Amino acid sequence: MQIATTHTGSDFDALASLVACSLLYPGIKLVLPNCLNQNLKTFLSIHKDLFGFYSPKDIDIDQVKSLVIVDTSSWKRIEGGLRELKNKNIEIILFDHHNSDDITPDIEIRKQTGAATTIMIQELQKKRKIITPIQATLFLMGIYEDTGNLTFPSTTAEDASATAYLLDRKADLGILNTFLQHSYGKQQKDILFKMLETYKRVHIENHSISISNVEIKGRVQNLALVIQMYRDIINVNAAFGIFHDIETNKCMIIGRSGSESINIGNIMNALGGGGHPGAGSAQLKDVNPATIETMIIELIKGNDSGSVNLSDIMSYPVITINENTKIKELAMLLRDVGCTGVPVTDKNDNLVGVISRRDFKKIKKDSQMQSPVKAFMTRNPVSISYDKSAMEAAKKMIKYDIGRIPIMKDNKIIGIVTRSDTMLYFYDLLPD
Ligand SMILES: [Mn+2]
Repeated sequence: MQIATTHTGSDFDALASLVACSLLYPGIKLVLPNCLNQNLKTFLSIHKDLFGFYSPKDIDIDQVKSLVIVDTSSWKRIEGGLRELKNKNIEIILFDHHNSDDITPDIEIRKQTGAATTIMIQELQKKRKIITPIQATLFLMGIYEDTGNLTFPSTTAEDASATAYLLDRKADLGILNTFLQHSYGKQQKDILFKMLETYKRVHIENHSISISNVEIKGRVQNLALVIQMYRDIINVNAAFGIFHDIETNKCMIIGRSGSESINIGNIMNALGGGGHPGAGSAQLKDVNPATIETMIIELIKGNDSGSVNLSDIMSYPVITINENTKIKELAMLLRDVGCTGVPVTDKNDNLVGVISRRDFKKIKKDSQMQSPVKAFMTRNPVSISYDKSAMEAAKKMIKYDIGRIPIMKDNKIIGIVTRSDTMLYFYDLLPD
């Protein structure tokens, strides 16, 4: 007997991947975990009969010769009795988009796509399997849910291709919207409000982070959506919720990140859970929430060590001009070096202003060409510390509408970052 299963707490990506197995492996029994997320329960209350699922207790595990696992690589996410298959000498086939874990398959198809369903669609395409509109709809729900409608940072071009393919196979967006509608019940709203009331923001390296600590009673659905909304509202690079169930003394930790250099999946892995760069969760028992908070902060610090500082992308040496230099000389300098503005320094090399071609508009009379630069420069210039990120420089450029920012270390200018420096960085055009 061949069976297929997926992770407990199944979502649409898990369900869609599981259903795809029935097309790839005719005769296979699909075993759906008992524990499902709320959206899925609603969907299955109407569609269950279509798929003929088995429950883990229906399966005589001694009869299983081959096991297909989708959307997880870890035994602890396989439900109860089926986990015993770990120690049996059977064939295991794995399709997953998470990092590898303790399931050691005979055949493995692993890709870093936003949704596991995408991998399944690629297989179905390769084998020229026919997909019905209902199947296409379910598959698309899998992709949309795991990629946040193709908006999460983990989304790949392959997810978008699979989406196009499914729309071509008549996936129904109306049905999809009905079932993917996120249910914010009273419980979720109460938690969100509590988090907003007590929220605090910390800065770690170049990132703004919020870690929120909330007491809950019993299992609460859709906490990941609460965290998503929380992050959107308070606008931080990464948000974490530590949900402490006081009855069982378990902590559910959920994280969401919008920054490439904070990899939630890695952080959650370190806490014994898992996920993707953009989203993930972990569960810890009998650990003090304050301790978990400290662990997360330490993990982010470690996580960030490879990120690029401005000092790596800045231009130097910097051409500066003394505040007492005449405007006439400045004009010649700008023409010779072909730039539109320069930082202005005093006799001690301290940054006192910037002057650019724009400031020349203030010059009305020829005689003013003999005036010192300091008469026309812009004072209180915007500068940035060398250990900030390119993103932070870009934000300042947008905020102050400037094209260059002097980079400071110990109150001295050590370089300058321009729009093109930051663009080059963001478009990954740096030599190495
Ligand atoms: Mn998934």
